[in-house]
Amino acid sequence: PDQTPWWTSAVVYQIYPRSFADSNGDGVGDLNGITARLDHLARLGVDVVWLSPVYASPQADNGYDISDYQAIDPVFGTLDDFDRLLSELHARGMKLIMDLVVNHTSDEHPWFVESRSSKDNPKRDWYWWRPPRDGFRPGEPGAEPTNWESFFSGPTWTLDETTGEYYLHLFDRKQPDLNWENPEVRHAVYDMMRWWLDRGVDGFRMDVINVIAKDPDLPDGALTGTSGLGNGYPHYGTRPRVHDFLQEMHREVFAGRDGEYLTVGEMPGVTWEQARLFTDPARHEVDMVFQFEHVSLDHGPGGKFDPKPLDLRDLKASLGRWQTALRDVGWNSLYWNNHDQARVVSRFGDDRTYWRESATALATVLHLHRGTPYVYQGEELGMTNAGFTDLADLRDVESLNHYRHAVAAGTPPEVVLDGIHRMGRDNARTPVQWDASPQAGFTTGTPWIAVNPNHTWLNAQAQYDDPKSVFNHYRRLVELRHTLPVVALGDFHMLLADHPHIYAYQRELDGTRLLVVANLCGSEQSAELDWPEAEVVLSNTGELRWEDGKITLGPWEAHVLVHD
Ligand code: ISL
Repeated sequence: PDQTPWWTSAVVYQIYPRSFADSNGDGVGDLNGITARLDHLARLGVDVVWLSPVYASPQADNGYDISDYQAIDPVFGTLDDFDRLLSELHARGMKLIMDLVVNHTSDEHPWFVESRSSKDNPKRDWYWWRPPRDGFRPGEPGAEPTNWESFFSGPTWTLDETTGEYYLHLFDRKQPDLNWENPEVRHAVYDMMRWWLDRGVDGFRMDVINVIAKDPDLPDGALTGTSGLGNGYPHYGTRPRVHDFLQEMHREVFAGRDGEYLTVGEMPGVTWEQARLFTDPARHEVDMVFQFEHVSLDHGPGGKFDPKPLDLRDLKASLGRWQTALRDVGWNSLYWNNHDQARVVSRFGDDRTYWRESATALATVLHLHRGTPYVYQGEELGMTNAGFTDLADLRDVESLNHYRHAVAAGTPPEVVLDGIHRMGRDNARTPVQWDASPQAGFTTGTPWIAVNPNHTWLNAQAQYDDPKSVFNHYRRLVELRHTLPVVALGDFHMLLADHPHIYAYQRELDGTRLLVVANLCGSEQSAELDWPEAEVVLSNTGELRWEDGKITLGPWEAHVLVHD
């Protein structure tokens, strides 16, 4: 029997519903908007849709703060709309995976409302409550139970006046962390997951799932940076107990169920050693993880909002290391973009002079690694960063909190805004550019976040019939994964590891060899490269120039060759 999992030859497409397509003119994307655009996905050829959260939510973090896991937020539609989307996807042979956000809930979730109501409420222990630090009065600076800094700036603790105790939130204060040590919490989550699987969904993308297991002693962290706060990560990031929780989840939710599921755990800070454990099929935890090493290489000394230029050799070393680490055991996910990352064509590419060339070169390089590629909405069109320079244009809680804290700490506002302009999450959240009409065909109303003005020329309509478009290049990459077993399963071997601008590698399976070679800069480059005569199966520009073992590539030129 064939033991190869179906997702080795699959491509996943991420939808961020707020920004995909608005069917009712309220300026916010919705489920019916997605259903009306399924031809776009079918044309691209993707196999799976990952839907960012559509559950009931106060929307403090655009749905990553959930107040009812078994209801659809009215801004996105109804459960009937959801069921219709699911059946329309299934009818086209596509699967749907849900976002599972269970490190925290909204502070408006009934569980938390109960938990905060008194110290002896039965749900008190469902969250992390602690008295002020010894010797401090509630609310006094430094009274927080630990010195940890939140992912979204400031302390990870907020005082609740009702009981005079603090609750833990690794993210915003409206996202209190669940206590996974409590078995009632875990079983409530498993029940909810089964409910969605019974409804027909095909798996889950698990939000920050490697931070659910906290050290119950809650020790202080080492002081970092200039905030005066500490790094709590060692006390909650990828602790041994998270493996127990994921194995239990697998037993309780997936074991014995017939069906082809996909699970992917989002894991900030995960190392390849840990990823090998999480994705070892014999351990029954998750199918693959999202790691963050390659999207941290351009972070400067001040963190993500203080970016530095990417050295391509670091990128090759990093992705190559993950290819090697998960070669015999486990599996990689492959991504440049999601709703938390700046747009790749603006970040690692060139969104001015070589927009099309750099978008297609970067896509080529990523997709033909061994692993499951994820395309984030608009990436297949080469969508660029938002270009926001005004505080008033920003919507993201991470950016807004960062602005408040950094300015209060004395950083000049224009410096803070420049960091957000380049790296902020809103860059990825502007509406999908369907056509050249006002608001890019996204809405007939006023969009919740500004449409990028470049939609007049950068849009789906302009690309469908252009064989050289970014969209058609992505379509060809998806097709290569579906049709060439060497793309799905071949061994990976990095070439020219020390070349500062050329990214090259070979894949090999049963005597078939595939070569990817791409110049990831704006000037002509060449290198000695020895390879047999082969068929070019995909190029983004130009004719292959290869003589006497020397290959020459123009700006952002990329080729894929196959030798049988
Ligand atoms: O984008 C980040 C900060 O630069 C990351 O730290 C991000 O917050 C982290 O990857 C976790 O992301 C996930 O959980 C968050 C949510 O805001 C993100 O949108 C989600 O992808 C809290 O639920």
